[in-house]
Amino acid sequence: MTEKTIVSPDVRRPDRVPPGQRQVDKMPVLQFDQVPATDLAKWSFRLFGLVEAEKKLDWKEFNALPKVKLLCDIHCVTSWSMLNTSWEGVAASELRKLVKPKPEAGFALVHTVEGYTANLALAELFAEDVIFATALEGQPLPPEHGGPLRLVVPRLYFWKSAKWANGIEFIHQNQRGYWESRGYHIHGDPWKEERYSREEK
Ligand SMILES: Nc1nc2c(c(=O)[nH]1)N[C@H]1C(S)=C(S)[C@@H](COP(=O)(O)O)O[C@H]1N2
Ligand SMILES: [Mo]
Repeated sequence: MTEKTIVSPDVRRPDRVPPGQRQVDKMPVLQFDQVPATDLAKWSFRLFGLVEAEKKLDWKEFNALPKVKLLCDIHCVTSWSMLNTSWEGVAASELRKLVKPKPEAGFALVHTVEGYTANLALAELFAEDVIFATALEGQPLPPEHGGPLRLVVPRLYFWKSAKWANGIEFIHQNQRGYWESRGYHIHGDPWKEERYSREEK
């Protein structure tokens, strides 16, 4: 099966390192808690909230969805950026096809196994370069980087890229996730240096 490769638009920028960032060549491991253990036999992913009918997928069903490759740069708010990371997984837009969001749904909270959440506008969650990744650099996604499944949102600071993702909740109004409730910006565009909530306009 030949998979489509998505190149995040930021990869085409002449200057790829956003203001206040420096480049690293190894991806650090960062999370607020321990790396959760996963039993794939019990794993599930849920699309719920403001949708006509909720949808739940097990690991086999999730992996039967079409896969894509993604080439992108990542930018952590703690100031490291890593260029040319390659991922593989299911496009968020592919998951979007499995449910019918209600007209009042405008945002999402991506949920994870250990309780971390990240909020996104639906248009940004379902942008063409956003995927739920099962592999990194050609290898199954390591648990410390969010395996078996993590969100990758290339155009926002890396805290939005929730590790150990297990669901998308469709919501009406924007609602702060884990870091967004603890001082980080509600949006998080690295090119606008939307780092902290005190900088929100
Ligand atoms: N579930 C979960 N996802 C998470 C986090 C977390 O604590 N829990 N931390 C976020 C933050 S702050 C960063 S910078 C990246 C780090 O990803 P990495 O460990 O793969 O570099 O994961 C993000 N996703
Ligand atoms: Mo972070």
